[in-house]
Order: sequence, then structure tokens, then C-alpha cells
Amino acid sequence: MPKDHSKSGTYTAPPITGHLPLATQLRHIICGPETGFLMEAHNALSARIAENAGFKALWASSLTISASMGLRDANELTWTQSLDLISGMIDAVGIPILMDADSGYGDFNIFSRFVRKAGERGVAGVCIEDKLFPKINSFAKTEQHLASVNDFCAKIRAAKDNQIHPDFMLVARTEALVVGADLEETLVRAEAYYEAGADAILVHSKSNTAHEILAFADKWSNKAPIVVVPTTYADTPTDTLTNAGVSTLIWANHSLRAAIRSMEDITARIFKQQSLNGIDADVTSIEDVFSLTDMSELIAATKRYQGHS
Ligand code: SPV
Ligand code: MG
Repeated sequence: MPKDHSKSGTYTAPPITGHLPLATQLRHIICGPETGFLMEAHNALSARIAENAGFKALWASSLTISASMGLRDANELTWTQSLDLISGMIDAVGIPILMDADSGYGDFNIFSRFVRKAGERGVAGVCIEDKLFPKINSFAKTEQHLASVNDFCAKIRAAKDNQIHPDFMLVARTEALVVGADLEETLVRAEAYYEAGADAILVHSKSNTAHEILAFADKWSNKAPIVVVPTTYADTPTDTLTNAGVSTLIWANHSLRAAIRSMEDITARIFKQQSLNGIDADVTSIEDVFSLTDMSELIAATKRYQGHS
């Protein structure tokens, strides 16, 4: 479903000529006329699998990257650790990554330093949410608090002044609905974040229907694209969201959840049966592992450089 141009701000997509910088690719996906889809990845392998499936951009999720390291999504990973992990993802794929930068890891100063370093590492854009540091995952059943509009706008302004590529995407995410604030507060915040320089607004909801998102989209001034994360309102047809003006959808955690389910099933079976009988049929082949890590390239390079394999 194509985007309605009137709901996508004033962005004019550049003509695609050859290989565009990653930041430009991400801007094109979020701000351009077609609906954008970002797939979650939590390491280099899941990034490559998403790219192979056809995704044109990735979501580096704080929830799934933390979980893959056995940690809570509560700023237990430092930003330097997160960036190191995401660098491995960047090396593994040719598509842009929107990095989930939580609430910015501190004040405007820390966040703007992070934005410079993220840009240097090849991150195409970052998303920050208007919660306090340390933040906790939106679905955690605990009280959550919003940052002041002023402090959050300071981070947005400082980030835009410190981006190293002109197309670097700063997605400002409001958690107003998640913490139980009303639509009016959500709109005031989104407008302020746009005025501070945000390139897109992510409006998050933990409702099991899309009614909050649709109400927001109905009232939004359409100056900047709307990004959503339909984890809890997963049954909502994509067309319902895009017809309401949503620009980009993030499938935020499904690669890790698929992997966990599969690993739990297989390890439980092997533990119980104390043999590998019948297991091969339900796991990927070693050849697939070689293919995902490009083993054939190493074998060809070995022949080329050493003259033998
Ligand atoms: C994430 O994927 O880490 C997100 C989205 O921030 S959510 O888990 O819905 O908060
Ligand atoms: Mg997150």
C-alpha cells in the first residue's frame, strides 16, 4: 500500500542511482512514498537472515539485543556495548539499521556524543524515547516516567547538530500513551519533538487494539512520518494503519522470539531423548550455516591466496 504523500511531510525521495549511503536509504524508506517495514535483528546472523528474506532495513531492538545477552531491557547493556554488537550487524549486511537508543543514555551531552559515534560506526539512524534514564521496556509491568519535554527536545536538537551524515535519521518516540497519558499530551509532545528537529515520530502503544494509534494519526499534523510498533495490536491489518497515515511499521522482536521457541523445543527434545534421532529434519543444515556465513568465499580466497585449500 503506497503512502499518502500528504502524510509524509515535505520529503522528496532522491532518484535511486547506484548505491546510496545507508543513512539516505533509511531516510528514503521512512520518509518516502512506499510503506516502510523494519525487521528486528539482534545479532549479525539474524540481520543477515532478515536481509535474505527481503527486508530493506532493520530495527536493532534494545529488547532483543539485551535478551540475547541474557540481560533485562533496562539499560543494563551500556551504549558502547550495544554499539559494538550493532557494528557486527552493520558489517554483516548491506541494508540500513535504525538503532533503538532507548532514552538516549543520559542527558543531551551523552546522547549527542553517542550520535556521533553511532554515525561513525555506520548506524543509519537512531530512535530515542521520552522516558527517563535508566529506562525499562514499555511492556514491563511497573511504573514508568516521562522525561520533561524540554529535556527531551534538548537531546533531539543536540543530536541533529552532531549527526555526521546529513540524511541520518533521528526518530523521536513518545511513550506518552504507554505511561497512561492522554491523546492531547501525546500530540503536544510529538509536535514539540518535530519542532525540535525530529525526522519522524514513533508513537508507541501497548493497547491490544490500534485505537490509540488511529486516534493519534487522525489528529497528527502530518509534518513528519509516523512510525509504529504493532506488537500488541498485531491483528490490525497493515492497510488499516497505512490508510490512517502510518509511514513505517517495525516488527520489533519476532526474530528473537522465533529463535527462542525453536531453541527451547529442540534442546528439550535432545535432553529428553538423549540422542539426535530425528532431530536433523527439524533444524537447519550445516550447509545453511556455512551459506549464512559465506564459507564458500573463504574457500575461494584460500585457493586464490595460498594456491591450495
Ligand atoms: C524494542 O524493540 O526494544 C522496543 C520496542 O523498544 S518495545 O519492546 O515495544 O518497547
Ligand atoms: Mg527498546
